[in-house]
Amino acid sequence: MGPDALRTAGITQMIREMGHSVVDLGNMTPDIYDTDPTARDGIHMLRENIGWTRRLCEVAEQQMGQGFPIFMGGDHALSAGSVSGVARYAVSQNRPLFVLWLDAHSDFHTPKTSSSGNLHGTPVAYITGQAGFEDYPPLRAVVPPEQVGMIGLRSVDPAEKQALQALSISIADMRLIDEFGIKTPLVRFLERVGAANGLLHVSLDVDFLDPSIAPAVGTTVPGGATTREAHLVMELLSDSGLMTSIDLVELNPFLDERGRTAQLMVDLLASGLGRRVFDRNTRPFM
Ligand code: 4U7
Ligand code: MN
Ligand code: MN
Ligand code: MN
Repeated sequence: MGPDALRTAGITQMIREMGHSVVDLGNMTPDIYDTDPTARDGIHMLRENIGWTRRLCEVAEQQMGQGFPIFMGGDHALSAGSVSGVARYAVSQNRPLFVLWLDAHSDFHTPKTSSSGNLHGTPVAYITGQAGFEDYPPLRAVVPPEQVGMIGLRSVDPAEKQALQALSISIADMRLIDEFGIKTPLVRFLERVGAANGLLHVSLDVDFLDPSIAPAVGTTVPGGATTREAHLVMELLSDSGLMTSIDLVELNPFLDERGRTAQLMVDLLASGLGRRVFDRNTRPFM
């Protein structure tokens, strides 16, 4: 129901008002997957997730050639499909894909390490080619860990931490953001994307935001990004001109308060597409 809440909050109209044309492909359905998975018991909806991953991967690859895809969710597990498809497209263009993960969590479990069995905690491990996804569609294009940046982290499980520490994923946890501001790690990451002539996929999990401003998510963690920090991230992304696709995920409208979280997600996307209070050159103070 997340995508419908974003539609109700006016996502399509907003994009049109920003001067773009929009094609809403509607709510998708997963591929059928009826093989017996080999993964251990206790992983929730593994077959459904495999079916979704396959379908989303195809659609994402195809849609990358058509414009700027916006993947609305729904569970963050969808990024296993969206990002793997975007990665295939990047290979076809001979360009590296960078992924910016805006989230309270690192989503770096595998079906083998997850203690909750919830696959929304696993997509980054899948797209970077970690072992443990043998039942999943084989990756045609892996995203190298050096091309992943995570901003907003404040809930990382021990198994994820151990796996992450062995890799060169760029991580800005909330403490780093408190000390240096959110602009510093973001700009550094964007400089690398620009220098490599990369494509940039952004994955925005509602719980990146502080629960006081974005209650509509099942996995709230206190101490998240403020309204202004989040807008600044999206504004800088838009200034950079580097972002080529985005996921808007984890919105659960049942937990919302008068649609405020859905509205905030739409407003953040507007900033990411270039909405400003004033243009830079009309700000004489700076
Ligand atoms: B989300 C968790 F245990 N790590 O694996 C898990 F803390 O997409 C949370 O970022 C995962 O919201 C959160 O279940 C996934 C938990
Ligand atoms: Mn989820
Ligand atoms: Mn999260
Ligand atoms: Mn997530």
